[in-house]
Amino acid sequence: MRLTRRILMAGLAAGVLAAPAAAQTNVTLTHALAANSHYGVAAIAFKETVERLTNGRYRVTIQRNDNEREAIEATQIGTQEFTITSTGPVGNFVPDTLVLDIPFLFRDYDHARGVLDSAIGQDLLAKFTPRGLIGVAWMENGFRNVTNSRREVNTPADVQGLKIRTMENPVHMRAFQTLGALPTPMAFSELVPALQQGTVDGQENPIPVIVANNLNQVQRYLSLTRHVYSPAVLIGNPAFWNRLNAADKPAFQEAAKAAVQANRDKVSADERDGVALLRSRGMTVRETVDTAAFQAALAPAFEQYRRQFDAALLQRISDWKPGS
Ligand code: EAX
Repeated sequence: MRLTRRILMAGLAAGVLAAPAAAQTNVTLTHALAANSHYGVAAIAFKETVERLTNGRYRVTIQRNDNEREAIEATQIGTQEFTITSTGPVGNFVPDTLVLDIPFLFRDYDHARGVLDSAIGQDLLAKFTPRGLIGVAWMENGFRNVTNSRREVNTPADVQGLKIRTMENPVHMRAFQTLGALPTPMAFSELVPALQQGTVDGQENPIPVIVANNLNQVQRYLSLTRHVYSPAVLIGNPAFWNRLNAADKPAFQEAAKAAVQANRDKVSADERDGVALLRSRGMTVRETVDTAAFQAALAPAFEQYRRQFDAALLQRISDWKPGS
């Protein structure tokens, strides 16, 4: 008895008995931010739910990769199973999602979340499949705001001539070009060095990203332009997803729901507390900007989007009301 016990303890210490009789499948999930960010808490909720509901038959490893395009490619190829990414580079894989990246399309968080949870959002997730990806669930990044190192931004004239890093997203680039800024697309992984070296003057991101990535260390001015809602999406590898059996798939779907909830709760909390936090870290924050002037200055871009995208879909998105 005692000997058995000693062997057991030694075995546990060495980790050899930790391997269960049934095979354990390792799954990798990546995202571009810190563990305590709105992506980080979502990834942890996903991991905990998958591992709990499958009794540990699946183990989820969370890794950080600040290059979202690479993470999507790796998910497509299958060197990783899942990624949480902003829609920044997603339109280059699934062009239908670009409609969500149009500036001033969503009025507020209820509008954006409502549309993404509706048939409109579900239809867009289905468009990932023919592109070799699984759109598992819409998550979010938040409404984006301009920061820069040169001046307070209140009107479109203030961004004229500023070199602004944008995501690798043609809809966003067109918007900043139309405003007279110099849009410079690059991966998120290149952003901080580019700001440090002065390659660009500014960038734009939601409060949760500015907070999580300490962008206050490289940017002085923040203006709450809220010029565009930035969705995020949980993407899966098709071969992995389609292999999940009828017992396991619901566990992953539950996990995705838990991730969405954790993600949105954290975005809401950051929106509530983030501005005060960024001020305390030394940022100069302008809370009200001339939104109408920005919308007016974007008129030529809106014209182009209307030509590019399905007018009926745009209308359905704008008209969405709670309960519809
Ligand atoms: O997804 O590239 C960006 O600015 C994104 O907002 C960031 O990676 C979080």
